[in-house]
Amino acid sequence: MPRKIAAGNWKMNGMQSTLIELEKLEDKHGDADIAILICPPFTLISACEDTPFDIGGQDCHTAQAGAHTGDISAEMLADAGASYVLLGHSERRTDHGETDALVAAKSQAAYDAGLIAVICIGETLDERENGTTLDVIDRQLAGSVPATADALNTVIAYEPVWAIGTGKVPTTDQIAEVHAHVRKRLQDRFADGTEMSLLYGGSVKGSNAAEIFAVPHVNGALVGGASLTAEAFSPIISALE
Ligand code: G2H
Repeated sequence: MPRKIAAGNWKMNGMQSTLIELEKLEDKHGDADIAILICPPFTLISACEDTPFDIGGQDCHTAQAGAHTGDISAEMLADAGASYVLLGHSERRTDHGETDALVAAKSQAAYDAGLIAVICIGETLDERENGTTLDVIDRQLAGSVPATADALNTVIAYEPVWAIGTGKVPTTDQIAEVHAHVRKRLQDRFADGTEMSLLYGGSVKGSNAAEIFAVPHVNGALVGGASLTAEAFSPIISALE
C-alpha cells in the first residue's frame, strides 16, 4: 500500500512564533501512524528539529554547492533536518519559469542527497477547458519524474493550478480520473509504481478532506492555506488517519 501522507506547504509564510502551531499539532497527532509532513520556509527548517513530524523544503537547486546566490541545495536541506523537498510546484513553474527538465534535474539532486522528492504536476484552467488535461499530465510526468524514481524516493502531487488557493475544488470524478491516469502511467514506467504515494492538492480543507481521501488512488493531500494553523490542519489529518 502507498504511504498515507498529510503534507503542509507553508509557502512564504511562517515566523519563529508560528512554530507554536506545530506544538499544538503534536499534542493531537504526535503518535499518528500516517506520515505528517511540514514544509516550512527555509528559515524555519532547523528550528523544527524537535518535531516528530517529517520536514521538507519547498525547492532546491540542481547543484550540491557553488556560486548560486540565494539558492539552497538538497544537501543543505538534509543537513538542516529535512527528509523531503517539494519540487515543480506550479508557483515555482510560474514565478520562476521552472521547466519539466529542471524539475527532473532537481529531483535527481534530491535523490542524491537522500531526500524524498514530492513532484507537483497539474493543468491550468485553460488546459482543463480545452480538454488537454491528461496530455499535460503525461508531459509533466514524462519530463519531471526521473528514470531513477521509485516508491521510496518519490511522491507525486496532483494540483490543478486553477484549484490552488482559489477555494475551487475539482469534482471527485475529476480527481479520480487524473489520479487513475497517473497511477497507470507510474505502473507502466516503474516496477513499484503501484506503491508510489499520490497526493491531491488545491484548496483542501477540513470540510472536503474526507470525500477527497475516499477517491481511489488518493493517498493523502498537499495542503497550503489550511496547513498554517493546527486548528485548520488537524481535521484534515484526522480524515486521513
Ligand atoms: C496548492 C496548495 C498547497 P492551497 O498550492 O500546495 O495550496 O491548499 O492553499 O490551495
